[in-house]
Amino acid sequence: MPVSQRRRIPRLIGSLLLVATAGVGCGEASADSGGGDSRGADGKAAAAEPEVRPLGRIIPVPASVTPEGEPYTLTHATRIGIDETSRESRAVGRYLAGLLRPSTGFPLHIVDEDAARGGIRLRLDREDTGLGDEGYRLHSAPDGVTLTARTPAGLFRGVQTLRQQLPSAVERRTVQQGPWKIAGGTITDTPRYAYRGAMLDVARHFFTVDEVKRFIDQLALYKINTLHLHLSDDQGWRIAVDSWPRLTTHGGSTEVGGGPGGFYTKEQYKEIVRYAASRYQEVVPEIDVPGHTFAALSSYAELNCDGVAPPLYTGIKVGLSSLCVPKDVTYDFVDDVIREIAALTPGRFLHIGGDEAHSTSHADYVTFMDKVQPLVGKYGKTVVGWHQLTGTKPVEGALVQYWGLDRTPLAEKERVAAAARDGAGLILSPADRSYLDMKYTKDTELGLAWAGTVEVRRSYDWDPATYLAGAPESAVRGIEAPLWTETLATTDDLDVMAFPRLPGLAELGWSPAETHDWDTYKVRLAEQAPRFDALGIGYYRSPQVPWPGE
Ligand code: TNX
Repeated sequence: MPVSQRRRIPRLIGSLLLVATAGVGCGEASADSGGGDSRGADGKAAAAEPEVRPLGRIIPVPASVTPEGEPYTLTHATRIGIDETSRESRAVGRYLAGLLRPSTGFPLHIVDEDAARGGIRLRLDREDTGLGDEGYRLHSAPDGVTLTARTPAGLFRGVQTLRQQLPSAVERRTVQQGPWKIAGGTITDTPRYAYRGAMLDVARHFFTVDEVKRFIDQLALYKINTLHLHLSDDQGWRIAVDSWPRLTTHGGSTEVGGGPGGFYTKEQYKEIVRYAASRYQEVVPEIDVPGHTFAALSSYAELNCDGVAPPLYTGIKVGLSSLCVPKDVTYDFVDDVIREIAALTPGRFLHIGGDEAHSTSHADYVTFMDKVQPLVGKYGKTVVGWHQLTGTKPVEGALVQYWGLDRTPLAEKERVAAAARDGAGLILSPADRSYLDMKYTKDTELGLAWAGTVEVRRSYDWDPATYLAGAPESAVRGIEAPLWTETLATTDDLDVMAFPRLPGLAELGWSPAETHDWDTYKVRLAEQAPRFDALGIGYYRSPQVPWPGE
């Protein structure tokens, strides 16, 4: 792991140009809705965007696609029909109208289902058990679009499909030229995995509530349903804890490189949770213990075995800090923190970190985790931990997040696989595949390379079900793409590392294994380029992808 700190260097010129042409306030029709150079799926550039995007040419690719008949055309008269008895169905309807209004300029009134003939109907069918918790069916024909789901979450996922079927210009925030067509036919779609996550490290560099919301919106587009927030680390404590106030006033006051840091008040954290919930994402808060704790140790001298508070840490080494395992006050501290954060979090999980505790002896690690895991259950949450947690016995029902890589010692892999055979759930986040902070190539300006470089194809081309030898497929709950931020300080930095790898990881989590195919995926990915542009997302123009216009 490199230890040198990164300097602020100007963005890649390519992504600068992309952002510049994308922006908010661009009143003209985008250049992406027709014409231009086009090359095909044979490894050359993708076709320029057609007027009607073929049904199912989206990310994640749907489970079943049956094109049929003529497209639907959205007009000034289109209404959105909802089930008026469901508040959540109305909220999804409003969200859809809010997505489409700025670029189409259409009023898109929300009405009762029956009054929406010829429009877009959002139907809840609680009996349609085949659609599961997040599945949906989208039927499109000239006389209307019907989206059916068993749950509001399913409607929300279906809305993302509908959105991606429309031309990319729909993502712009000013009125654009139509036509706004949705190809005819039927999509029936359910996710492969129940847990499809992304992690944002707000500890190494702090990101504001609005910046986190922007990230949540990016995740929503690709049907990700879990936002893991890495809320504490050596360089910063980012969430208010009333019983230990110096954690934020002191421990939140800096970040990597010595910047001002920051933290979320309880109200702000709740605002993030609420916003995530409105996108049907569950927040998993992480308090990383017993290592990664300089911010806490520096805030309270009594948490240190020698009773001396170390200075705040702004470097990027890992493994240098540990809570004091023999002291009772350590467990009072952890109990208070877990209690307060559990009370703010409606989701099922609480992540206790447990990684890279190189300054904690193995015996102490086991003692600590055996005491701390039950505290999570005491406050009604399920334990999640990085896979080192299998150095002790994960409590029943715990989820273990595997971040190993090809070169991880076999004994370590086997320990995690054994825990999975013993009943632990597995979340796969292999560092050399899913870590969004790894450099794409040795020339990538941002990011780290301790797990090697991770080009776009490498991040997509693996199978979560079989990735960890010896772990039963049934133990795999899903995948997560972590975005660590030692070298990332701005949303531009986040964008260029997450894009375009994030959509591929989202597809691994959602789409059936049989659909997995790099050659067709890379063409669909190339087709996302004008959408990234319209959303103001500066992305890495990987030479592996046949981007339009190249
Ligand atoms: C490893 S893998 C870490 C983090 C770093 C990251 C940087 C794991 C659970 N921990 O502390 O931020 O690498 O890539």
